[in-house]
Amino acid sequence: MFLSRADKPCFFVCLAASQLIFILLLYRRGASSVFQGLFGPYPGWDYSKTQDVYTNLSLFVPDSEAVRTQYCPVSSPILVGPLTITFNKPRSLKSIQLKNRYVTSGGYFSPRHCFGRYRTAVIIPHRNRESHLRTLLYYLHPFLQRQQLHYAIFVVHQAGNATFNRAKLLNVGVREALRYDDWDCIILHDVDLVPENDCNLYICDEDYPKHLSSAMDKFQYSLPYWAYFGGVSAITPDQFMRINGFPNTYWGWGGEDDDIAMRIRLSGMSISRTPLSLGRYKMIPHDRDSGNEENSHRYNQLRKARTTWKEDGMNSLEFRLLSRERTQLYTNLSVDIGDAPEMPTEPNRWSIF
Ligand code: BGN
Repeated sequence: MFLSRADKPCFFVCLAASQLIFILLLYRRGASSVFQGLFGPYPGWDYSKTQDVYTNLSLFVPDSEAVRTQYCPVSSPILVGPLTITFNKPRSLKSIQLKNRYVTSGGYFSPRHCFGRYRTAVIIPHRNRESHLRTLLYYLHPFLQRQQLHYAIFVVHQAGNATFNRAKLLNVGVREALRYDDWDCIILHDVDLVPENDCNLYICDEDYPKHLSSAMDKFQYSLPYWAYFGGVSAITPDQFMRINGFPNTYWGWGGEDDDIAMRIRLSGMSISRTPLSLGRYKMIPHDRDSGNEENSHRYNQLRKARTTWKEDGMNSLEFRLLSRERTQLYTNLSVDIGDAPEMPTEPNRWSIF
């Protein structure tokens, strides 16, 4: 029976093709994420037992007598793993400040007992989501302190009523953040996503841009599709420049994250990903924003991304910085990024899915 099947050349071609696909899967996603993708998250974390994100932080209050002589350990001793995240309590900026007394003006923090080993800038594109921002800040500050990072939070606020442009705001955030410090890692953070495990470190992968929000509750804690790069990700300034930053031309909802994923591949890199069991995020429930309607041009834009990525990005970024304000919990950059140009409607001739 085997011989008779093996006689058919098609059998060998199919066998070889399926083996090749499997090897490619392992190579591109890492063995663990493939198995997780196929069989669901492997056990390791118990999310039914969570801890308050402020647990034990008071043990790390600065001691005015202490002199820092050493780098912080590679692995922070105060990580707790799964965190308790709830969205029913509105938080005021004042109450968040009181809980984060060692965060300094502009949303900066540096560990006091040791030199922070990693310098991380978190960039949050934003408009009309004040209560989401407060909720995120409530969880993010202690989360980053637990990781003993030297960090700062930058909120990039799109002024005016033009259609929202997430990727362009991120470009502005990176350019401005790099004026302040020599960051090792830049975290691109949606305002409505809260990390559920403090072992999901906000540091970069040396080789490739890293997707941190691999398991969001809105997608049943798995990736919605293979190349997904939305939500929260980590990129070094060097990797960011290699892909010419992000596209400035995606106005409205959708597609810009797929364009970024394509840029990463086109520039010869891959996406590295936090394992699903660790990259868990809760999304703050909300309705679709007005001013962020679906971008109907995104299919056509993606189809051309292969040729546009070298001209549309950091090398073509134009904006007007209206104000730069150091509040107690973050640096607020208010920017005029212009308006969506009139674009001819072309038929959608191509889809990446
Ligand atoms: C995808 C969107 C992403 C979005 C995810 C998750 C597009 C482009 C289609 C060719 N991509 O469908 O931008 O992050 O859904 O919501 O629409």
